[in-house]
Amino acid sequence: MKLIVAIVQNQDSKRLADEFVENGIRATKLSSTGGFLRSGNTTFLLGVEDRKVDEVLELIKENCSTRSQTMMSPPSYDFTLESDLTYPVDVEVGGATLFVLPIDQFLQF
Ligand code: 2BA
Repeated sequence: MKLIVAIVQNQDSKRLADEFVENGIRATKLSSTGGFLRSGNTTFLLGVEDRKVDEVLELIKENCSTRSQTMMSPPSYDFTLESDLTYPVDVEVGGATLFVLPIDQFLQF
């Protein structure tokens, strides 16, 4: 059995959660925040049988899109008047960031 940790954009999370239910895939949805953009994203935890891992990864791939997101640049530490300004920068955010880990034990009491 594997633990899949999937970080996805909020815009994709509802559709993906619906797909998990329709396909009988159990998941836990957590509200999370990206360390770089400091904006909300969604993290799914999924305990998955080894034989179903590829199917789940494919489902995530199909339902998550790459998008460009605008963030304000950090202010400069050069204390001249112009360089103290922030300006919008486009950042490409991937469809999903995934970690697949082995599970030692799966227990439910
Ligand atoms: P954020 O940390 O908010 O990052 C959003 C996007 O900003 C990233 O998209 C990447 O394109 C860019 N980015 C992140 N750190 C950067 C840096 N130091 N310099 C320049 N650009 C940077 P993704 O790579 O698709 O990541 C989407 C979200 O997945 C991340 O949101 C974070 O929540 C998570 N993530 C990505 N890699 C991770 C990792 N190695 N460990 C834990 N979480 C990760």
